[in-house]
Amino acid sequence: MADLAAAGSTPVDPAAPHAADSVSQGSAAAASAAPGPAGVGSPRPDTAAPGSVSAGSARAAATPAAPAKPDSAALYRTVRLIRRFEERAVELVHAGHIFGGIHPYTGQEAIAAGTCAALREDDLITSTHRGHGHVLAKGADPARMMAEIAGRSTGLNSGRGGSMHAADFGIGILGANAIVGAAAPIATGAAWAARCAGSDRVVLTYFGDGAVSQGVVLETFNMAALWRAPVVFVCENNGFATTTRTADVVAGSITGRAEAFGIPAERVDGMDPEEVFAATARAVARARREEGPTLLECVTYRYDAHHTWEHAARPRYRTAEEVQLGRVVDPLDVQGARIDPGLRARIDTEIEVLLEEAVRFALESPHPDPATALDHLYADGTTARAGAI
Ligand SMILES: Cc1ncc(C[n+]2csc(CCOP(=O)(O)OP(=O)(O)O)c2C)c(N)n1
Ligand SMILES: [Mg+2]
Repeated sequence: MADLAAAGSTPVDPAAPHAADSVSQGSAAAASAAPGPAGVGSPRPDTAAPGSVSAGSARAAATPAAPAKPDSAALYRTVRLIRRFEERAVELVHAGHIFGGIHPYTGQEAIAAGTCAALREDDLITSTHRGHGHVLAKGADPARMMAEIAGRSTGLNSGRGGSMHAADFGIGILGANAIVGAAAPIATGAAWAARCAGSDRVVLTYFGDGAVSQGVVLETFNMAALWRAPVVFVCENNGFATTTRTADVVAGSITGRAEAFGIPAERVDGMDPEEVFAATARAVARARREEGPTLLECVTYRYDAHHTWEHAARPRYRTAEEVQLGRVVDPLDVQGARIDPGLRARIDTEIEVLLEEAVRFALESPHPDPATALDHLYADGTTARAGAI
């Protein structure tokens, strides 16, 4: 993580409008300032009545009950930004500017927009292989994100993280993660560390339906519940893990998994940004009141491929008709219908301009110097073992 932050703070062209000025390790440093084992175990749910506030009660009592409802236009703008960012990124993959492909988030935008609208800037997130939307909704600069995916030195992490590992500690993005289920324990550790450091920060973590039978996620539920960690688990149930249908591999229910550990869980319409916001606001308020974790199962549909590799390989796991049906409800239209059509058109134009600039910035930026390939691989002050390289 420190390596990513270091990469993120690598100087970019200061004349460029997207030069990093806010990337710092401040939030992460505070979040990782965990105490030793003595701090672990207090407060526990079995030592404090549900709903009561134990450690840091003054801090929790002073916290507003729930985040303020965001402006409908602002939510629409975030959905539109993510949609068009992904479409432009897919174009860059096909044009050969983004190596290795991406996992498009198209169709799922309401979840990123609605959840992040309920967070403060100093709250933290951890994300997945399908994480562009989360990172953008949390406030990352689209141009530096596009440059990151394109592997350019001006990217959020100097082009070293790429599509599946973008991080921006300065605005609470602890990192996307390519390992299915692996972001949940990181989020829970960060949440516990934040609590121990005396902060009322909340950590929100995303994972897919494919992660819900991973042992590490269930172990994380156990710890998070036991320690009442201020974490919000957001499962993006898009119906598939790669080409496998959720219904074929998930026994019982997703909410039932959390409930087994005493974690309140809610099924949410993941195509409606305002529904997602409302559910997240409740979960965030609970976490900030030190009442512990919540699971939100946001039901959604992935419009595009699991990965852009599919555009060429065309695996047959769902029909065109099914995709067509899945696209009938579109988060863009759900949210777009809530604002004035003229305003909607102006936002659309503004996003086009912004993304044109993001693509230009990314493509005009250099790739990292090969001579720096080993930078950030070792903790400061350590060097590679002789003969290892
Ligand atoms: C531990 C682990 N196992 C397998 C993979 C390969 N893999 C990458 S994405 C994916 C499917 C994930 O599905 P889901 O969690 O539902 O997320 P979605 O892709 O639908 O957003 C798999 C199996 C991985 N990255 N990590
Ligand atoms: Mg899935």
